[in-house]
Parts: sequence; C-alpha cells; structure tokens
Amino acid sequence: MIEHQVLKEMDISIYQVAKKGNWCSGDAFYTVRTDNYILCAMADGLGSGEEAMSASSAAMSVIKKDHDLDTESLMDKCNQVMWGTRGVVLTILKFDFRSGVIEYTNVGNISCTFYKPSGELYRPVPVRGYLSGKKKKFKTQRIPYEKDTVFIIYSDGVVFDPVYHALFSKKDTPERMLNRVVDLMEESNDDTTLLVGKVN
Ligand SMILES: [Mn+2]
Repeated sequence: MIEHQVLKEMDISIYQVAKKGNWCSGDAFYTVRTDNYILCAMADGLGSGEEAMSASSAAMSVIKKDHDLDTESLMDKCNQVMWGTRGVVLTILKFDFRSGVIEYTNVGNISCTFYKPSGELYRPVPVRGYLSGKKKKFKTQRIPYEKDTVFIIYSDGVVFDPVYHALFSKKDTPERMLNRVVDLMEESNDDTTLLVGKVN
C-alpha cells in the first residue's frame, strides 16, 4: 500500500506492507494536521499478525484522541494501554509551526533520519526497549526544522542500505523519493513501513 498526503505545511508519502503470509500488518502509523502542528507517529507491535496489530492500533487510538498533548505525555498514555498486549516500539514527531521545532519522543527500534536543506544528516539515537505497560521514563528531543527539511521514519522491516541516503534531497518530492527506495528495497521477513516527508 502506498499513500500520499498533501498537507499544507508538508507532503508525506507512506509505504506499508505486511509480513509475507500475514493478512494484516503489526506496524501502524498515524498523521494529523491542525492549525498549529503536524504530528506523525509510527508503531511496531511486537511479533507479527493480529496480536501485533492490536497492540500498535491501541497506541494509535490514544494518539488520535489526544494528539494535542506533548509527545512525552502521549508516550506515557500509550504505555498505559499496553497492559494485556504484546507491547510496541513507538516514535512520535510533532512539528510545531510557530516555534519551528520538532518534538521527538521514541522508545525502541523505529528509526528516524532528518535531511537538512544544507545536506547535513541528523539521526536521533533510538532509546532501547519497548512499551509494555510497565512504568517508564521518556526523553524528548527538540530538533529545529526549516523549509525543505526531508525526514524519514521506518520500522525495522525496512532493510536500510546506506546508499539510500543519497535519494533523499530537497530537490525531490516525497512521492518520487519513496518510489525510488521501494524499487531498490529488498524484501524482508517482517512488517514494513516507511514514511517520507518534506516540509513546504
Ligand atoms: Mn518489526
């Protein structure tokens, strides 16, 4: 499945495919735009199949309902609904239009890379672990962004070859960048989700 979203402040393209043999993906993503911010979230439910999907969709439901909260509080709320599920790894990004800063909170191996218009690449270091319902402390990073910043978020089903970095540039649209990477990507044995965004 490929989806393109034309939001006012950015364009986003998303590729998602379930693990071979499964009817559903254990990965989930959510994006929302308001007058003040755009939020993007991606979760990977532990394992695969229906139980993984139920964990990642529980996290997304929390975010759909409460996306006006800061990313750290959202992470905490998602953690609280993980009891009785397999648990998830989760990354939440919130682009605040007024401050020009991204709030970034993460637990586990959902990867995220920023490509600044200067050509500089920035990769926040993911925090180990996953959300299981057990009490956990979260850290939030604040990352400035500007027009033409490109960013990618992907689950561990993406086998990311470093040569892909060269495909992400301010000169291209998320749709074309995503299509190129998907053409090159090797098939993996896991649910796969890749989101490419570019700030307008
Ligand atoms: Mn996975």
